[in-house]
Amino acid sequence: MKTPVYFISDIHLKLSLDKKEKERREMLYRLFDKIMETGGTCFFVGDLFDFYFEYPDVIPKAYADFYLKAMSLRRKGVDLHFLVGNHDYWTGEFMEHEIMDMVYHTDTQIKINDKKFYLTHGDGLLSWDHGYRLLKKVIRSNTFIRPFSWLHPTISYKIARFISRSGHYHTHSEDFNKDVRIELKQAAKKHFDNGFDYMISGHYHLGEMFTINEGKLAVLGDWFFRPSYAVYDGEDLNMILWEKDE
Ligand SMILES: [Mn+2]
Repeated sequence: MKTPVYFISDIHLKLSLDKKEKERREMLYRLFDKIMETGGTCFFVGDLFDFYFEYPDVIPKAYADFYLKAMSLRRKGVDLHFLVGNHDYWTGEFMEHEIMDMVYHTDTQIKINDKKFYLTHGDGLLSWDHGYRLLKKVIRSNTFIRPFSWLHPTISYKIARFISRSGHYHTHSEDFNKDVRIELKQAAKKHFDNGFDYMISGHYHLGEMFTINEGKLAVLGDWFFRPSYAVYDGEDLNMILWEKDE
């Protein structure tokens, strides 16, 4: 994999292009411009889109500017990898062959130089998430996906907008985050014991990095409250906060 590798998650590109959303995208595209200068790989660790469900013949117009930006990144030689999240699991041929170099639908292990990475979006990882793990199985099954794809896009995206409006963007309570940190560190420790050097997770919107024994756990931040990314320069992994006017 080409270095440096930039790991970014939970951008949640929205279906409604209001002023706030446009500003958010400009902030993200400034980072893309920086990545174009360094080259390397941009690795999206899930929930790049607030909703993504691909039809065989239709693509959502709300993401048109992102597609163009992604294509120009690739033309400049930047590789794009995408490990899907709970909001954008339903990729198809267009995302997998036209936009990204590589799409992953499960947790993934990669080796760059001599370092081993364990990559996960992170949803369903917490010990108490039993209900969610069941739901995850159902909505990723063909029995769900096939009938959903028969819905007219205007209807299915209306449903998606409604679900998205009911809000995922509240910050979690400090008590919740405390429990999340404990569980993620436990998961990371297991991977480090098994020879991994780094674990990278999205989904929990923390924007924090932890050193555990010899390993590093990066829990990426979202692009609402804590725009950040982790970067592996070929030797070490670091978390960088992205300033609004950078
Ligand atoms: Mn998520």
